[in-house]
Amino acid sequence: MRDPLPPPQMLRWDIYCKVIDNHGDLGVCWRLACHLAETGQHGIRLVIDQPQDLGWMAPQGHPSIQVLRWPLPTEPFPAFEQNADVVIEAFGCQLPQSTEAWLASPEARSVVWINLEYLSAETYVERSHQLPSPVLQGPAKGCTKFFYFPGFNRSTGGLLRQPGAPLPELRTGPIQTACLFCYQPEALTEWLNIFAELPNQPQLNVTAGRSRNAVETAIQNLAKPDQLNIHYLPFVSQTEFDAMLYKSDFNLVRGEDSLVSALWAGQPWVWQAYPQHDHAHFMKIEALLNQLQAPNLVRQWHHRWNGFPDSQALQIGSLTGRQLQTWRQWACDCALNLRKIPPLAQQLIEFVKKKR
Ligand code: TRH
Repeated sequence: MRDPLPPPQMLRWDIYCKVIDNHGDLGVCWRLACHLAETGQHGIRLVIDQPQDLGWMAPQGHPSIQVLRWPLPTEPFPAFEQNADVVIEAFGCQLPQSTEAWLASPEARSVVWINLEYLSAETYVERSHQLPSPVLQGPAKGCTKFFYFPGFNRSTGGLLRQPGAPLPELRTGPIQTACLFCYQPEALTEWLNIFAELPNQPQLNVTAGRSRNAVETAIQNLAKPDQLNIHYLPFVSQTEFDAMLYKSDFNLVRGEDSLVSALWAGQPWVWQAYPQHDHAHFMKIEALLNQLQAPNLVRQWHHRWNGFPDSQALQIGSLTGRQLQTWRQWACDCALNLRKIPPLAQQLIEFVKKKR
């Protein structure tokens, strides 16, 4: 049970999240809840349809975060006490009817309702960030919610960054460990072949679930599978996941949340965007590469890894010697430059205070 009246400057936050597919939405919401707590907020509730997934993502929980199960349609309203100052509807998850009805009540007049959107470097983000959106139907008809977009520059809400996150380090020498978190990239066999050719047999940490399945399939077509030093991981906590990316010398990540973790780790990374049938993800990737002024070798790797029609074969040279150092320097500079933008949790708190 949280304080009915928080101390001044403290807000009570309710974050609503549905696990649609994969774990990115939950990953972002849990991370945001933790960062709000670590930025000094303390009445934070996460309302989620699959709380069991936090069993592996956040087994330690958080003393300032209460996890509530999403109310079932058959449950009597309200399923829990509605007393937030801020309601975050993550990724258009459509709030429970009872919450919408409460938002429309006089008691909730000063509540700020935020629709937190997906991370993208595309230009629509700057145009749409913080725009009000009148609710035209349903129990909350007549209310207003605000679009809130994370992003890569000062015209956006910024990126999720843990208060006190360590600085990236510029490394030298050969790649010793790599981490693989992916969907089913076409170029996986090609990449595993390249990895197997690297001198000193670096360790490849393969994450659980789809990445492992993809590797087990791809490995059947490998020329020299015995040369791979693969370590299959179980599902690990988000804290361990982030720490692994920091330690690793080369990170292949997927989805928006692990992209951000790889960015802060500041080691060479390749991002696989969630593949969409209309190829909208190609534009997403281009926008990211342009925003971060990626060098050519990084662009080529992204095109190949994401199956762009014009893509060229991956080059082993990019993972060794001078080219590897260029990639390292760029990844490290990206992290340092992005740290100049205030983090998402801090920006959100300031935005909400202005709107109340
Ligand atoms: O799981 P994802 O592929 O999620 C994606 C994106 O959110 C995308 O926007 C969405 O459209 C698509 O799903 C359907 O990748 P993402 O975003 O990197 O989230 C994974 C989360 O899981 C991240 O918080 C890290 C966490 N994780 C762990 O904590 N431990 C693990 O062992 C693994 C493999 C992941």
